[in-house]
Amino acid sequence: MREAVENDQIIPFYQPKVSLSTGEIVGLEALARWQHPTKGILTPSFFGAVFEDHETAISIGKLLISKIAADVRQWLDQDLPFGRVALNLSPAEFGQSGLVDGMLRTFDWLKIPPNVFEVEVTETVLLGRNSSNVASALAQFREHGIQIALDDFGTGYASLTHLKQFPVDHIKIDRSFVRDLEHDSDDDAITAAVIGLGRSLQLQVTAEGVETHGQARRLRDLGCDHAQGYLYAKPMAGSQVPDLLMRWD
Ligand code: G
Ligand code: G
Ligand code: MN
Ligand code: NA
Repeated sequence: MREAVENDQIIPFYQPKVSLSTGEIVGLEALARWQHPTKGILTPSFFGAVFEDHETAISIGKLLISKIAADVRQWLDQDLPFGRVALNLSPAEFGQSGLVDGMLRTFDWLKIPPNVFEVEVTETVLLGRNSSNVASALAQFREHGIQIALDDFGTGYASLTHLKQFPVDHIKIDRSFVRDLEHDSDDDAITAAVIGLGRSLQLQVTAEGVETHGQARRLRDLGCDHAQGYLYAKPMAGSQVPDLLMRWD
């Protein structure tokens, strides 16, 4: 794993988020992958522990952000309609001082307007020891037009308190609720409740892990705004994104 970091083998992949009402791509989520020299592309299930080691999480985070910014620069140069790009940030990254300033400097260096980005955080981030740092970082992001999404919503606890306490723009329904949506009435009820909550708090709601047309139809009928999942596209390398955006309609 240290080898992955030292040899610069952690790279961003991208998965589109689609509007359930128009079918348009509204954004991309950047997801870390390990480009292994012999095993190919590995997901965080093989290296996710790196996000738990403080130092490593911070150095990988910086590398990923600069790679993502370089990709975004290219897409801007090509006038591609990529929407917003979402970055996942770990608790450790919020522990460093100057997280927001460092990111803004990277974007500024490449002349990227910060408001093309969005930040995804899990409740673990919000529950961390330095939750006042987190709150001020989120407020700073927002001042620069960077939106905040609460990831894996419903799997942690105290979610409702967090929605009041932190400035949140989007909630993402965890894919564990979406998976059996069509067959499990509890999952359907939970999903409906989360969408209702999002709508009444004027938050945009994204469903994760959408794999079937039936799930997409149900989510749309429930008023869910956006969806992400293998039904639309699997996460892909940055080099494949222009093609995806150009052939999408
Ligand atoms: O990418 P999936 O492909 O397997 O991602 C698995 C988990 O790893 C998800 O919960 C996702 O939020 C997390 N993850 C993916 N990329 C990143 C990243 O760049 N930073 C952090 N902190 N977590 C990530
Ligand atoms: O940020 P986070 O926990 O939510 O990352 C999303 C994870 O879900 C990534 O691991 C991504 O590769 C994975 N994923 C994305 N779409 C689908 C899908 O349709 N089905 C399944 N099983 N996993 C998905
Ligand atoms: Mn995410
Ligand atoms: Na998630």
